[in-house]
Amino acid sequence: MLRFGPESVALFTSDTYRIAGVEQLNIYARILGVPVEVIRGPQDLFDALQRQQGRRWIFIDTMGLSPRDERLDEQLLWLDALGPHLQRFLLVPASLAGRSLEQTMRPYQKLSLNAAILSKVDEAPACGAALEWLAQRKLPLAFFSDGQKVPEDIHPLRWEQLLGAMELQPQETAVTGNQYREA
Ligand SMILES: Nc1nc2c(ncn2[C@@H]2O[C@H](COP(=O)(O)OP(=O)(O)OP(=O)(O)O)[C@@H](O)[C@H]2O)c(=O)[nH]1
Ligand SMILES: [Mg+2]
Repeated sequence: MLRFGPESVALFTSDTYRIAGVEQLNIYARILGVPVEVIRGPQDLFDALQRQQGRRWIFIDTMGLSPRDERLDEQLLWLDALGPHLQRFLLVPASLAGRSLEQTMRPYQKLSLNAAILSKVDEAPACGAALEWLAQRKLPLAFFSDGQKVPEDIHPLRWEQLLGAMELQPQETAVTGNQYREA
């Protein structure tokens, strides 16, 4: 945004389910001076892409759905249909581990994913299971968040900062540099 200006950005959301979700996004969009498009199905997506085709950066927020929700497959299908030009980021809450992690994330592995975002590191400083899951799938970490403030608590991945949020010193661990990023 700072580099390319608000006219280069548009926000899309398919999250029409959460009460006041779209209103909340509209408030952020108004502050930033960028348009919001609400996507209720493939035709909306097609129309919105036509309207915003001059924008260099289009961010699409999808609805968080339970693996048992039948709308999930539909959402994954249209995300997949957008092809290789779409970069897909998987949001992984840092506290997930074991079977919950496997079950929640399983449907998203069908997608061709570019990277992950680790959230709620402040609530779960021991996020080894989530990091191991990402490393096994060779999914790089692009960002992490450690609080509710937007945008102050969202950080591009820097290992020193992530380890700091986990209250670890870099020298206490074997992880230095960007080895997960490269994994
Ligand atoms: N403490 C803390 N809270 C967070 C963090 N990230 C998000 N939250 C809070 O968690 C709640 C849900 O966050 P959202 O960003 O709406 O989560 P979401 O992934 O979009 O959820 P779905 O759309 O339902 O999948 C909000 O109250 C956020 O403020 C974080 O890193 N730390
Ligand atoms: Mg959401």
